Amino acid sequence: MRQHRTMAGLLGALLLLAAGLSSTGATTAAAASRAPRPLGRIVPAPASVAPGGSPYTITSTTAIRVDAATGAEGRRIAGYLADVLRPSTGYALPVRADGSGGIRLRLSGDARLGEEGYRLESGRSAITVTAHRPAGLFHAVQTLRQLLPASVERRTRQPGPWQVAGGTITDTPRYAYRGAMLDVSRHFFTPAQVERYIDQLALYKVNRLHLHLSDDQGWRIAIDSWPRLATYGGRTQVGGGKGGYYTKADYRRIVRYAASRYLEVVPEIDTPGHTNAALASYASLNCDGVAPPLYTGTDVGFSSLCVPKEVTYAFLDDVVRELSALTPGRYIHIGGDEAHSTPHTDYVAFMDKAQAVVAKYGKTVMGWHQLTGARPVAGAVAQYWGTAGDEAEVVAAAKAGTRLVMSPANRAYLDMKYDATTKLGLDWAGLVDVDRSYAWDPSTFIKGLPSGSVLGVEAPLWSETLTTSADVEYMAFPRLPGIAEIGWSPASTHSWPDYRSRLAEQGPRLAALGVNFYRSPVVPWE
Ligand code: TNX
Repeated sequence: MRQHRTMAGLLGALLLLAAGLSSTGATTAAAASRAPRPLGRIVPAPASVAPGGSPYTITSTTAIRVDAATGAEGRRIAGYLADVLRPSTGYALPVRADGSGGIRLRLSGDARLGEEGYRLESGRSAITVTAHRPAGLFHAVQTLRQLLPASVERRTRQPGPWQVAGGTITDTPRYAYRGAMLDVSRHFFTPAQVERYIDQLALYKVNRLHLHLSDDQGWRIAIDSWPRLATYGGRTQVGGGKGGYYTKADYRRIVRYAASRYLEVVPEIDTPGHTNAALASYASLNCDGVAPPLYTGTDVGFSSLCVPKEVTYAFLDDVVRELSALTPGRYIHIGGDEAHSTPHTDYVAFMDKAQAVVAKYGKTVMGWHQLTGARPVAGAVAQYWGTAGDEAEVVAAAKAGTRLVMSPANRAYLDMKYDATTKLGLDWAGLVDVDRSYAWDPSTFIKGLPSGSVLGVEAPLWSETLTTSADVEYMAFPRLPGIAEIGWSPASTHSWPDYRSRLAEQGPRLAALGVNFYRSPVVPWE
């Protein structure tokens, strides 16, 4: 694989050299921009690339072909691909069940491609995409997009040609869990804003969307048995704006949209701390029976559910029951971070009960890694957000079977400022420019982890300072693609010099998509 890559690089350099010798600078640049992008110059880096043979050219007569055996899901993915390609190419790109040539999507019995892997073969007469499951076809479509010129992402007709270099990509993910989190509590984001983010995540093969649905500043999901959580607890946000919440229909719409892009929603109700919005909504949840006012600041660690009170668990049962019924995904995230106002013995007792409630409704427990200081149940997943990588409790829990999702705050937190001049964001975990954000390995960041304990990675985006989609995008891009690559690509492909030049090529694509990204000086943008 490495060899193929190097050969491709060498070939490309030779071609450029030849072009440079035979023409003026201007025509060289034009020719270079029309030449197909070398196979493999995508993010995340594919597992295996074998360039060779003629390129495929999408033309006005190209069809997208899905055979009957590939089924309705394959046809839907073909429709999604056509929706991407039609406006910019101006071609009809009909989706057909039969015929030969064109762009073919097919499912095969080859289980080696796994739940999400695919093979993409490109040659003179066809592009053939093969996967074992529909998710693999969908990820292959993202690869295909990135192999085409960035202008393919525009929504108006653009000049071609639309070529894909010849050869074969065979690609499967390193980790099953590749997530992004959006904090919709500190500032509320509408379903349309969440969907916009989902589309951006899908381009980089992210497959989990963690929604931080409750915190001190706002409760964002309608719960029928405790209606004031949303109607009162969702009424404000950081800075005192009007906040908001998702109706059950809104939430279902987000879940459906995410599923259509092969992302599983992981809902989080943060407990026992980070609960002021709930405590403000129901006086009975407070140990002293007095509801505090709504909170619009940014302090943490001052609120706690009342651990000794029975009503706390009736509340938890109702919330988890309703949320589980709305959520087809396997996880319920119960938070557990920064419970500074909950005595440790209470914290442990509370987490025992909360985990049992999640199990009762058939879901898998996720919690921030402070859960490892309590008694994680069998099968629980702890989300690591530390910075040192020396937390003994986390290692001990991993040795006992707790699996980890890695979100080290000084690498993967998308809300950290890039540098001292970044206007948005926080800096408690340091300044994290694009190179630093890419400089880590999930399997070794924490010293002494048993192999196989890391389930994957997640890039959380906390929203204390973010109010618009432009803000979200500015912090997520371009760091999110790097975390996505760390989650997808084999460790052997990890290379900052190679990554930064592939990332630079994403600049025109992000621009064509209208994504507001930070033009970090550490990336040689095109
Ligand atoms: C820590 S990370 C928090 C959040 C803040 C975030 C800001 C974690 C589990 N808790 O409450 O929003 O830092 O970066």
